Amino acid sequence: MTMPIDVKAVRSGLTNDGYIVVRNAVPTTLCQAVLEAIGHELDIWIDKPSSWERVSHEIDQVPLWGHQCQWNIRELSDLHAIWSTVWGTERLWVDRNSCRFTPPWQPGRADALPLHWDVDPRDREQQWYQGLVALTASPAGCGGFRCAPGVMGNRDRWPDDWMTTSYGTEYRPDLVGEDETIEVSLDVGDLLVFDHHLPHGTVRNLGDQPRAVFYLQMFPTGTPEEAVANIADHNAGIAPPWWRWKPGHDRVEPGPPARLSHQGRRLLGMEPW
Ligand SMILES: O=C(O)CCC(=O)C(=O)O
Repeated sequence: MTMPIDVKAVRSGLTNDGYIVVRNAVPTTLCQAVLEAIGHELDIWIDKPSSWERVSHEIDQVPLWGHQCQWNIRELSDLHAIWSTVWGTERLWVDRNSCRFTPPWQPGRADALPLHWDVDPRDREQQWYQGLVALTASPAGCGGFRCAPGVMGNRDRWPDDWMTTSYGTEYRPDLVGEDETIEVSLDVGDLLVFDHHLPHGTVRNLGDQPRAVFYLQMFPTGTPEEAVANIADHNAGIAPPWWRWKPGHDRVEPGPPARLSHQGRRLLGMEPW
């Protein structure tokens, strides 16, 4: 462990603001490797604007989850130390989530994600922390993360019912003014962790460069049955079942599964903590 962690700042940031940013949590070279893998596997390149046209609403979420370069990031001990502070336990698994690549906005290209929750904030049984690693810099106005901290713990502002869509329930806060949202600028390698009660989304990318992130969250270990399923999916190169409805996420990733370190095997549930 090389990165000092201010435990109080982590706790108070998550409680008061709903999110924390850990600067330089991931070396730039490892972030660059994920961008290159997105290029080689999906032919979407940061420095090749003609390839951005492939990115639309549909493949805005890049179907790449099991690549070695993603595991090289998941296995970083610094990241595990941060997530252990968030959860108060080191016995964690990591999700096998994918990336997002948002080119500069034009009609027909992916737009901002509206403010939403991914989990019903009123469900008292649930507590999640979500996270992402910035693969590119996202200064203000360039497609980055935005949120409404004032609505986070404010149950009076949570709707009584939700909209249902073809793929599930959309948890959207109604009537949150622009002046209630803030945008969080990130640099390459920064880790953002947020409480699932925080309404969040993105801003439209009005810059001239794509914005890319790698979604990464750790969470307390699950059941032996869940471990068996995770390992089987990892070995088969397939996405977690709850992501397979997303365009491109029904594919089988080419090549053998990523080789996991001891830490990686614990994070997948192959070995106990
Ligand atoms: O990419 C982002 O910054 C936000 C992603 C998001 O809305 C989500 O993970 O639910």
